[in-house]
Amino acid sequence: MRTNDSKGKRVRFADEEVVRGQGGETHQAASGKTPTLTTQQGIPVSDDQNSLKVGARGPTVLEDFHFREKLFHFDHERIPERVVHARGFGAHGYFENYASLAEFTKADLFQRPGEKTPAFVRFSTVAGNKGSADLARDVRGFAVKLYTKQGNWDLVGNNIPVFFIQDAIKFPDLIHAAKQEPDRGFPQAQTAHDNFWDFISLMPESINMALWIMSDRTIPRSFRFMEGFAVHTFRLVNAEGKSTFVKFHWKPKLGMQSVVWNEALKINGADPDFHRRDLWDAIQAGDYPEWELGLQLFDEDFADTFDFDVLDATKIIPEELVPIRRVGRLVLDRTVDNFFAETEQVAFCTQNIVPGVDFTDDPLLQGRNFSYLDTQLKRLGSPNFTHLPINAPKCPFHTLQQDGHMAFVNPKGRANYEPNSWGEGPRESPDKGFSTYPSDVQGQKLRVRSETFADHYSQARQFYKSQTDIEQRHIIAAFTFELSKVEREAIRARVVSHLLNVDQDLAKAVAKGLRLTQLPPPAEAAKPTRMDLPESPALSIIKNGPGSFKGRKVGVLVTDGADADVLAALQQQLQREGAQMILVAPQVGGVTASDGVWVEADEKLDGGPSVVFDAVVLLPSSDGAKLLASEATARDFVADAFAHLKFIAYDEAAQPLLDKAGIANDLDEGCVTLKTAADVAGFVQKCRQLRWWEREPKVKRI
Ligand code: HDD
Repeated sequence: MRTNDSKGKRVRFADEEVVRGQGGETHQAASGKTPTLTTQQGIPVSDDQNSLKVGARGPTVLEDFHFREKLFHFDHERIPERVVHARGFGAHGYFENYASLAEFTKADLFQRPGEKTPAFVRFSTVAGNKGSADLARDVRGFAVKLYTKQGNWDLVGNNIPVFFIQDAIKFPDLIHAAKQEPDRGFPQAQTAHDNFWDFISLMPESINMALWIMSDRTIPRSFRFMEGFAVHTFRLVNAEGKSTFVKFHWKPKLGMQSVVWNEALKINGADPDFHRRDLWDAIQAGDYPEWELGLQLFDEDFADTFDFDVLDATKIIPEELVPIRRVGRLVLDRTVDNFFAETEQVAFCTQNIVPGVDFTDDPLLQGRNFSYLDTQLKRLGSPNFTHLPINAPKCPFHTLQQDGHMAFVNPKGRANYEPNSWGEGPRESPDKGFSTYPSDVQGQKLRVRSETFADHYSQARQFYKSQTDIEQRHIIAAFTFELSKVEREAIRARVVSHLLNVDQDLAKAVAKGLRLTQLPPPAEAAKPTRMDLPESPALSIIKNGPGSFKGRKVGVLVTDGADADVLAALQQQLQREGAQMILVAPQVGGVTASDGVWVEADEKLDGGPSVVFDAVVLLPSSDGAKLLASEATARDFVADAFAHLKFIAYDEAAQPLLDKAGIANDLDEGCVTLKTAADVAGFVQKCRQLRWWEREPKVKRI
């Protein structure tokens, strides 16, 4: 923004008012409503463009406190990223309770129907660094902080209901193996490498989770379209002290949806921020995402008769066995004001629970209860991270803890201990205070794994068998892809040896995909796989489609001369459906539609590839179609939409583009012509199926 103009003259640069500085440079005017720039000490700054020098070309002087303070602060801007779940995105909202749950819990937030509790949620990927891409094949974190009237309750969950390991002592090994290999520092945000599969194949307890992570759950279309789980069995405790076991679920109101793998790879290039942008855009548009809180409630008797140990975090309790009771809704309705202050500094901790909720002896949960608090100190630098607005309770709180770095909520008065005879300070409350559920515990101190944790394959099989054919094919393809990146054949074979204990066909298909010359013997199993577990339809994404296109996006490729009537009908129908129309034009700006009216475009073609949409419409004029047919990005737009099984609607004028994209002879029921505006409704209705899965065998042969 340098100019050679006269000094101090007020000029307009685009829509921003600027003032020319002494050196001809420009800066924002500190006038009117604009606050004056100051140092951290509040001293007004006269020149933020030039450091203090001896003469115009001389050395910079140490005396320049503004310059030194500015650089000093900048040099310390970064804090350690989370050791896992480094890349995340958060939003504010609330939890609304449907009905009193006093029968099960005395937790204050569940007592009154309609009660709203403020919430903050941070979604994340696990393995990648902070700057990695959103569509990594990875578990997604789903961490919820509920600012209840009795203190903060954190449900630090994932979008998968089971975990890799049973005992927290293995967590550092798991994460070391999953993240970049230490000698080379790559691969980034990928589990497709030797160390990860080496570890998995040596830890049979992780096989159930391996099935889940190779399913489409780990490539969600959006945070808005995924489930969440607190994983462990917790306890609810009512006012009479009665305990009920509970598993917590978050069910997305918009239904589940994932992308296909080739699409994920391309989204990462087109928009590495795809998931965070999606959440940001939805909230900004007032289209607030919602999840229902579901509880699976069961007692000791059920726990004792259940085939698996409810303290084993590698196991689920199928919904068909213990139905989910929906007790409230979580709504995210506010983006953060500042990413660092909120999303980065938020500190979740499994040990943050409220009266009426309690832990169980799940050894993974017990270890987590130590790890989170410990890591916050390292990451946020002071035990006073709880003073940060995002972490502080929203109810009154009084501790006798004091001092430490950055203490800015400080007690007043003389007594900083209790009991005291000054009549000051907070005191414990046996009535209101958190009291631990007095469960019976006895036994020898042992480093052992309970025998009740020993069945590693039965639920993996149940998960696989509960999927549709399409989803099973995806699991096979995912294993084959990941293991094809593994260099040591022995590791590939070892994974297959476990899959043989899950399902013969699955193992054989993966072995074939890897071109293993012979099948390895099945892995030794502490317990034989149960073949009789019933399928659980709730585990499939496709079987539970939302039957709605709400919250989704259609990319409409237009050129000058695009059919104005169809455009208007699309806009109207999609709005009615609760979906969005995004106009993609060859050039930034827009196009002149067939009625001569200028329409603004949202994306330029090479910035809006079809991978970022749920369905596409091709609406060029005849001349426009010829132009697009000779444009590689336009051909990719169409070919990718087809390959990714999207619904495609097209104006007949688009024929040259369909020809050049190589799909003209393969058009199927997922492709519809838009001859008139009346055809639009049929297209939008089809889109409710989200994808035309029947096409997949034709476009994915290997
Ligand atoms: Fe963890 C972060 C979820 C097991 C140790 N974890 C972290 C986050 C989520 C989870 C969502 C990100 C929180 C945020 O957004 O700030 N973790 C899980 C789930 C687990 C699990 C669902 C199994 C059921 N985690 C687990 C174990 C340990 C940890 C067994 C250690 C013994 N997790 C951590 C951590 C992190 C963390 C190192 C990193 C940053 C943080 O805590 O605040 O302490």
